[in-house]
Amino acid sequence: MADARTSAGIADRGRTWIVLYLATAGVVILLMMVFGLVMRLAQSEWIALDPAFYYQLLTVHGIGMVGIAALGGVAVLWHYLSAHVALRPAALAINLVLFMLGVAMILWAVFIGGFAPAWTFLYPLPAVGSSNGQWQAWSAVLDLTGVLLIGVGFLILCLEMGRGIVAAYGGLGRGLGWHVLFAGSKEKVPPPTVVAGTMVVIVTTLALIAGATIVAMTILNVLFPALAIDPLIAKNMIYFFGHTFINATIYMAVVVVYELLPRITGRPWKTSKVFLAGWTLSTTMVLVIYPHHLLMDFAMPGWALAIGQVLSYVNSLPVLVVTGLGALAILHRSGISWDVVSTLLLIAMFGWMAGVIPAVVDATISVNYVMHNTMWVPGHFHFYLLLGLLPMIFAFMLHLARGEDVAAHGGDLSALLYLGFGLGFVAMFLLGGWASVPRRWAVHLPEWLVWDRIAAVMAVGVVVLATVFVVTFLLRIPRILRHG
Ligand code: HEM
Ligand SMILES: [Cu+2]
Repeated sequence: MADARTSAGIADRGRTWIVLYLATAGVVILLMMVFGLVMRLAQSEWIALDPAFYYQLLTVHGIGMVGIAALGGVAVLWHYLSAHVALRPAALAINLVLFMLGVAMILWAVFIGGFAPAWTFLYPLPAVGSSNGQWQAWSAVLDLTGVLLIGVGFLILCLEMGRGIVAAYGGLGRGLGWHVLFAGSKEKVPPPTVVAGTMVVIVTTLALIAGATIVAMTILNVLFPALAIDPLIAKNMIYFFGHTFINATIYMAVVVVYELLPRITGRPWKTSKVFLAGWTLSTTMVLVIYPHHLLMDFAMPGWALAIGQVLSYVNSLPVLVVTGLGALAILHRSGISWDVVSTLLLIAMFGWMAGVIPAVVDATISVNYVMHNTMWVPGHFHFYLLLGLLPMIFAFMLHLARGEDVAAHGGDLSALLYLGFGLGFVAMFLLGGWASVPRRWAVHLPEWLVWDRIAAVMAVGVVVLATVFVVTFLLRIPRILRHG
């Protein structure tokens, strides 16, 4: 009895943190969207913006969205994972404190110190901008230290989730279900959430270790320029980190699909061998395909680029296929009545799958020679982040806002409008890329303004609907906390 009460207490405390995570994510997403809109308005020449300020916004929007994608994704994963394995909410608390501290440092560094090398802080840009007066040297150190703190926070979360999985299932291999996949065991078959959680723990931990190392090396390089780094190694480490970290956010958030669709339709999502094989394949491939970010780097060994291209084609497929087919199997003739939550989940599956197509196109070396550094690139990742990842997080928020009631509650129109404006918005990036409009340019040529302007209008619609979702959630927080 005492035990039951303690674990219920822990679950409750965990819930309060999850709500805090989602509230933070909601507010930051809206703010970063507004920054994105301002960038689009500036490129449209509808507002006048100092180009230096555009690059500051670009830097904050990039790192802010990536960080908040992780914060929102991990809230989804933790919430559902903690029903299967015992997790200590203290890790959530430590991470949120480090996150806030890191964000404050980054904002200070960028808007006061002028640091603006984009979120990828590609070596040797932080030191070069510092020495040629582009920004204050202290701002580079402050920003990167903030990034480091945020990374340490997420590392602590990953280690805690890893510990919980190992304690409950007896190892990370068993968390991925290898005993079922390879030895045909029927003991302790991990549910989909545990499988996804294990993959996230493995790949994010590796990404964060590489990321923390290169960030620390870059800080040293800014402070002591004589400590040079091999630029090719630096770029490999940065993209191994960045690629893996942002991809893992979708693998965190997709858990909401595995958990909610069965509840809504009353049909279980069983762990099949195909499901396990899909997740194991994606676990390995997501780690080795990052060279698709270095296809223009002629100094890279040819075999690494070949891996980057070929495996990029197949990387997302296993998890996409098992998730897509699993969802269709559950939905088929389920008699589901659609509402905003279920529609957002369906949009998320579509956005993720469709967004992978332009990504794969760009991972083709011959195409990359032309498309690299054009708007095609933000086109593909906004597709699966804006229309794949965010709908998962919004669906989770709205589900909690209704006290986890799975009866249909209407509101599907808002989800469809979000899809419509979102598609219009990403289409303008892709069309711009098709016409070779460069990415990361503060000022555009008159010929390019048509895409910029349509995108700006579409972005207003996206911001309005995202505000509706987030505010609905925020207003319900007192009730969510009271009813537990
Ligand atoms: C209303 C929604 C959004 C708007 C208006 C917007 C707008 C923009 C714009 C204008 C750029 C710069 C494009 C360029 O000229 O190269 C950009 C870049 C970027 N956006 Fe967004 N965005 C939105 C949502 C998102 C979301 C949801 C995410 C991720 C979860 C995201 C992540 C990024 C990243 C990582 C970059 C790249 C920054 C860089 O090049 O260093 N954005 N966005
Ligand atoms: Cu990548």
